[in-house]
Amino acid sequence: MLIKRNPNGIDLPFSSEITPQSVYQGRRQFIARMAATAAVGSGIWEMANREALAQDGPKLAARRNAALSTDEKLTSFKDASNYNNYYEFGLDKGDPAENAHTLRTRPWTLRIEGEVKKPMTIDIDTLLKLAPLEERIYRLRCVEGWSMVIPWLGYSLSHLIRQVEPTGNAKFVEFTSLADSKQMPGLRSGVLDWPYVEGLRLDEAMHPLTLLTLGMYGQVLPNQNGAPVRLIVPWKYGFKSAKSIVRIRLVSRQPRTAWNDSAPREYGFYSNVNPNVDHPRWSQASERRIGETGLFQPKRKTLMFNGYDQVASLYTGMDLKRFY
Ligand SMILES: Nc1nc2c(c(=O)[nH]1)N[C@H]1C(S)=C(S)[C@@H](COP(=O)(O)O)O[C@H]1N2
Ligand SMILES: [Mo]
Repeated sequence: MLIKRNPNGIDLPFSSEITPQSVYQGRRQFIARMAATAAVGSGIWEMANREALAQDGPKLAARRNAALSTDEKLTSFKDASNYNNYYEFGLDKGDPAENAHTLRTRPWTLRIEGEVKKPMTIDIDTLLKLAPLEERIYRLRCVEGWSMVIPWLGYSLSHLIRQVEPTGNAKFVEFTSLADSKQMPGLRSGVLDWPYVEGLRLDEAMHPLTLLTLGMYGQVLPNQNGAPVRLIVPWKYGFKSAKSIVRIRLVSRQPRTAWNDSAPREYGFYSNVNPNVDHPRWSQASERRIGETGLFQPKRKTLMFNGYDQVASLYTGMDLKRFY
């Protein structure tokens, strides 16, 4: 992939550099698939087996929340689990699928603390049962200029936040991802100041759309998608949705965030999807849907708030060019 160095010294792919599927498919998976092909030859069985190879994680039961789901065509599981941003496991889109098998997702605890009356350390199995799991089909829009449509499994983060009883001083929420160099080869790169930290305003975190995410496509999250627990904030650029979260802290002041620290002009605290506010190095007016990356596929128009208009009232009176 073509990588260009920006003035801050951070290597980031240009939005137009979409790696073709043949390149971004995980190498291990590709080899497994080739083995299956060699053993059985072509035909229907082989096609079915390819899907099985791609999607064999432990299943999770959830009921579809149709009201909060888009009816757009799903991105394939293969694309969603092989074209990833998870810099702790490497910078190329195929790196997380290839490298994240070293992530140990059990035992796993999530600490919730800060401006709360009842700080808690919650085990992942308790977290899975804290509220009924829902399936929500959300669009995910990356700041790089591509999008996917993914059936996530989880429940509104608000369920968890209510349990710890925020104090009157809680105004923002900070999310911290695991940073363990024994499990995460990408920490050697200085591309970000680890751990990966993201943040939301408390009212954004409490919005019903904000999903504490434990699975996708009917199964637990693949490691490369942020197992065992991550955030999905569908009206914001993908980088706001921190993966493999170990700590949530309610705080009185706007927290620093990893991307804002590394390139403040490019990645603001709010980072709402906004076709009218360009990234300093590229337009945000349109996007490419992963899986539709054929040579003659037209780009799609990017929608304000990624199409999630119901969040607009969170920002009334705010200049969204200034608070990007
Ligand atoms: N800890 C951590 N979380 C992360 C990232 C990362 O590099 N590290 N990348 C972000 C970016 S830029 C995007 S677009 C989404 C990608 O999620 P996906 O790979 O499940 O599609 O995860 C976000 N969460
Ligand atoms: Mo992203």
